[in-house]
Amino acid sequence: MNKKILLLFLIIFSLLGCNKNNNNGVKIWRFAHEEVNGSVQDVYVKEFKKIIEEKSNGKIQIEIYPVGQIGDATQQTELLQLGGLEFAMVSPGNTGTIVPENQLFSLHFLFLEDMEKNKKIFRESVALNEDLTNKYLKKNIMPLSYWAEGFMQWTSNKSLREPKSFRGFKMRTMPSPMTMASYDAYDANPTPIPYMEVYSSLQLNMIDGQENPMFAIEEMKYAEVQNHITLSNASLFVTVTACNPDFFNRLPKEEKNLILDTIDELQDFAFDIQEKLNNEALEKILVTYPETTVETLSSSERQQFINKSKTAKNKYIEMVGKSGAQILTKLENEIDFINNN
Ligand code: 6CS
Repeated sequence: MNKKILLLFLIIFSLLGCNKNNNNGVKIWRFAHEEVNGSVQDVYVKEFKKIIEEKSNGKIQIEIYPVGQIGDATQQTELLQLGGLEFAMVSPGNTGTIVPENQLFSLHFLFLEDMEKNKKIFRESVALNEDLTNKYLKKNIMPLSYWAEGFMQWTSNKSLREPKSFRGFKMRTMPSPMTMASYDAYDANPTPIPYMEVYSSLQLNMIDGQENPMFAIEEMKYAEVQNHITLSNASLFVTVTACNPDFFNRLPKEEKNLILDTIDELQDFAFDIQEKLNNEALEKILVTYPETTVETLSSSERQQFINKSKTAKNKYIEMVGKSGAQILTKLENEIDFINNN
């Protein structure tokens, strides 16, 4: 869509007003996510809708917009900031230019391979839930929770077991500069492409590979055009459930509590659903595309990637300065603490 038309569309959409009421006095809250029907975000948002509508006895209704319906992920975030959406999924991989500090999520080997411990980190981290949240609030985005949709796995048409196999490899990434820098560290050629164009770009050999959680590899049919999957567990696909702060601050106390309680209830649900969909996805891929080679990095191969990825961390510090670096150090300490206790 032409940029000017899109901007006009966004302004009109936002002027339609926050916290819309329909004719029966029912409140409508709009919630955009970044994925297709049946995805992890879609299941999460539908559960949010179910709980809110039930608990409000139908006085609040949630309208869901999957990706593409009102623009791409970055445009949806802009709309949330303007107040044209009450809620949106705002993944750091799509919003690193809006909240640069959130790019710590693109660092490889920051989180643990134990998802139960990662879940605890997301719930308890002060670095995330207070310090990083304050950075989002400055951009008129209110994070309600940070969570993960699974480990990012690599797809390709060749083996990717060592950093040197990435030399010159055209790796599709999400648009955050730090996501690209993480692959620069392996001497790859990172190429940002919108989510809905990844399949055709792989098919046309415009890119050599991409990273995503297993559920996305399956539902976006990447295995149709890629015959290798490398289980690297190098990073997590992190997302943020967010709302517009002006909308939230204007709500009566009971509606604020309804939202906060629902988000709290959904935190475990989110991790359960990602685990289920990711496990089922690998099984489905192997049934539908039995020629797929699935490789897991050995610990010495993993160590080579860990060593190489250190330069990317310096890049993050260069990009975000002192306050961003402090958030990262605090988070690293929290991760160590949870890992060792
Ligand atoms: O790769 C992407 O761009 C997308 N991947 C997922 C799993 N969710 C949304 C995101 O935009």
